[in-house]
Amino acid sequence: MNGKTIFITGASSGFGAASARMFAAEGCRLVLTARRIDPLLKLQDELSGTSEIHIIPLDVRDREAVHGAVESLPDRFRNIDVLLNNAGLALGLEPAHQVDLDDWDTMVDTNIKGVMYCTRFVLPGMVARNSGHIVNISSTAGAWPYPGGNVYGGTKAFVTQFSRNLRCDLLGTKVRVTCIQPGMAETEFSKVRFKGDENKASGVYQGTQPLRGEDIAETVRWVVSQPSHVNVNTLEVMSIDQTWGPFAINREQK
Ligand code: NDP
Ligand code: 8X3
Repeated sequence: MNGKTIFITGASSGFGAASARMFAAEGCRLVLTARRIDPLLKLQDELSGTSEIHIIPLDVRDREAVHGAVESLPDRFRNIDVLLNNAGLALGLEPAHQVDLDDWDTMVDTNIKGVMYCTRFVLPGMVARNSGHIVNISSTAGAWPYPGGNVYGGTKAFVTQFSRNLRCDLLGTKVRVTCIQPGMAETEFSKVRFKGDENKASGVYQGTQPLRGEDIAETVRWVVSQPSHVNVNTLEVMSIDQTWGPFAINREQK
C-alpha cells in the first residue's frame, strides 16, 4: 500500500481516525475529511511525521462542496487509490411513530446522499486510471432489524446494495468495491446517537468488549491489501459479545 493515496470521509473520530492511523503507518498519502476541523488538525499533527496529509473540512451532505473538494485536490493527492466512505451517523432510537423527522432527514442526507456524492465524484478518475478501491462502511443494522433501527438501518441497507450495484457497473474495470458491515463498536457513535448523553452512550457497551476503531481499521487494511484480482464484496464483523436474538413475539393480545 506504500505510496497509495487514500481519501477518508469522517476522519475526525472512530473508524475514520483509526483507519487514517493505519494507512499512515502503511506509508500512504492521506486526504482526511470531516466537518470538525480541530480533530483533523490534531490528526495531521500526529501523522505528518510518517505520512503526507491533506485535510479538508467537508460536510458530505453538501453536493457542491464534495465536488469542489475532489476537483481542487493538490496534484500529489489527485489520483485517489482508495475512497473510504465512512462518514455517517445514527440519531435517536425512538419507534417510527415518535421520531423527530429532522433526524431521519439528517441520516438519509449523510449516510445515503453523502456516499452517493463522494462515490460519483471520485469514481470517474478511478475508471479512467482503471484502478482503485471504494470501501463503504455499512452496518449490521443494514442487514438485521432492531427496534428503533428504522431509518438508520434503511440507510445502511442502501449502502450494502449500492456497493453490490457498483460492482455490476464496474465489471470489466479493475476498480474494486467492498462493503464492510460492523456490529457494535465503541466510538463516538452512541454519543452522537443519544445527542451527547454520555451515560446512555456508555450503557450501550457496559459489560461487553465491543469492537474498537482499530478493529475496523484492520479489516479495512485486510480488504485493501488483497491482490488486485481479489474483490472482497461484503464483510460482516461483530464483537464476540454480540449475536442475534430470537424473534420478538407479542403475548399481550388486545
Ligand atoms: P463516530 O461518530 O466516531 O464517527 C463518525 C464520523 O462521521 C465522524 O468523523 C464525523 O465527523 C463524520 N460525519 C458525521 N456526519 C458527517 C457529515 N455530514 N459530513 C462529514 N462527516 C460527517 O462513529 P463511527 O466511527 O462508529 O462511525 C463511522 C461509520 O461507521 C458510520 O458510517 C457509522 O454509521 C458506521 N458504523 C458504526 C458502528 C458503531 O457501532 N460504532 C457499527 C457499524 C457501522 P464530524 O462530526 O467531524 O463531521
Ligand atoms: C451501528 C451498529 O447496532 O448500533 O451501525 O446499529 S448498531
